[in-house]
Amino acid sequence: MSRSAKTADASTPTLADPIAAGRAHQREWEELGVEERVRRLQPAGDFIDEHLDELATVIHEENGKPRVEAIGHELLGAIAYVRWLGDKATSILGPKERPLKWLPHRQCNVARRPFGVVLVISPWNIPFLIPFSQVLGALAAGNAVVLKPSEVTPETATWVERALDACDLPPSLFQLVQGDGRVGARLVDNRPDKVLFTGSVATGKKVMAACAEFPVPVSLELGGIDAAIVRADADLEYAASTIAWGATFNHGQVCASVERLLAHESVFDELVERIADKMERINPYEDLSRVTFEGQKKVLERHLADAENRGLTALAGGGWISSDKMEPTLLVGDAVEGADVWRHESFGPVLAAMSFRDDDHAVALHNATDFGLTASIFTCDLDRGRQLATRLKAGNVAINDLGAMHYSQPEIPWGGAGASGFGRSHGPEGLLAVTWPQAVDHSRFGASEPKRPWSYPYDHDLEDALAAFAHLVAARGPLAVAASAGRTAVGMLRVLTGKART
Ligand code: TXE
Repeated sequence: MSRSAKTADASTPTLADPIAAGRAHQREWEELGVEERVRRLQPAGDFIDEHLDELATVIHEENGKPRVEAIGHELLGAIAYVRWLGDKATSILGPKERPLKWLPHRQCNVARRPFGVVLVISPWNIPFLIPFSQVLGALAAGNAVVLKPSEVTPETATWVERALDACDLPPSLFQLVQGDGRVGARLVDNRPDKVLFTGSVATGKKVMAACAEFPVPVSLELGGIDAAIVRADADLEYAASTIAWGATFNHGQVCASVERLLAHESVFDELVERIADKMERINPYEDLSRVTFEGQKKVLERHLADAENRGLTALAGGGWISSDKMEPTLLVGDAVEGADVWRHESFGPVLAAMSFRDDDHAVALHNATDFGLTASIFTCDLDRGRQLATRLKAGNVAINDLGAMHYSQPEIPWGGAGASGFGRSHGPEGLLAVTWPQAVDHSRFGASEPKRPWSYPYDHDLEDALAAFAHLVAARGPLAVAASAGRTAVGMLRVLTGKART
């Protein structure tokens, strides 16, 4: 059973060291093997399934997102992730033989070893699925885990702990430590073996700097100013409804929210008109979340003021429905490219739009920001869409859908480029990210080992044989290989018979 540390805060003079406590049973957990570990984690999926309604209520009440989003964007993905671990983790993490081309008599196995104690620091916008899936992945890989959730959504985090309490885990293998950034900083200073951070760029930099002290490896998922690119051949009605939704769900408080629209100049006017119409039709009371984190409202007010000062036009929205709910807003104008809404993450139901001349121009506009998390391409030409995707600085790209949808698919690695951070969660890459490879080799013919012909004493025979071997390794084509192989064999034989005499 996991045990959560008491709710800590920075004033706690002696924050019990959960990182050290996590180490106590980590080796025992690792030695169970991946198959037994993921078997023991399956009840967490059952727990979510059995408590779906209560969990949807908790997430809705604490984060603000509609229950449909709580279930569709978080809980579904959480259950799918646990079950995916049960199906795939063993094949991904199990030891694999690595044939050695030039030492065929030796068998080499590469296994994935857990880091030890992983510290997960998570945000408030996807308060269940982000911590849950990162915790589960780290546990499946054999780590102990300490979770420090956002102080904005502490209640939801207790349900992550309850889901894990349904699993048969060694004591202190999973620990929940509530508290604000100061507690997070204290935990980083307690020297975990790996840190998984999701949050703002500013805080991500602080965490990375603190990790550099030791150094402790860190994965950063820092958000984005994600774009939808609509080519001239796109289905505009489909694109407009998908983008209006992708820009506003969870009140736009999603790292992969569509914050920028790039539309081909030939369809720009019709598309923005369609999107504006759909934004105006969103039911703000039933379907639109709210500002979850008070600080976000200041960001949104700042971005709207900047847009007004630059003379941008709000084709939809541009104001506030209530003190914590913004109108879904679509901004256009010649000055968009220099505006805050284009250059910085708004993290609200705000979409800024620009037109482009051709694919090259779309790529240039898309890649001109520091971020690179997700992108969405709308086109009827899948070949062109795939070709365009390869040119975008974005870790997750969907064609005729939202890049954000990748997050709820357990098979897909999630993460970005540039200021969006580095490291991956989910997919095989997410499991490899919480482990390190260990190569172990030995003779295929038992424990006795022949004398090493290439060790001391060195002599010209050995030098000649190794040079011949180097030529063999370099040789290209059957004739060159055959000639080099002969010379190498003669050289090695001379060395072996010579060594045998010493
Ligand atoms: O993030 P923070 P906040 C963006 C979004 C939002 C902004 C701030 O634009 O407006 O970040 O949100 C912990 N050492 N995103 O304040 O500060 C903190 O307690 C260790 C995008 O939530 O990054 C919380 O658990 N930990 C992002 C977590 O870090 C520290 C999602 C995130 O807090 C710490 C959320 C420190 N020094 C916000 N300071 C995304 N990628 O989706 C804070 N924390």
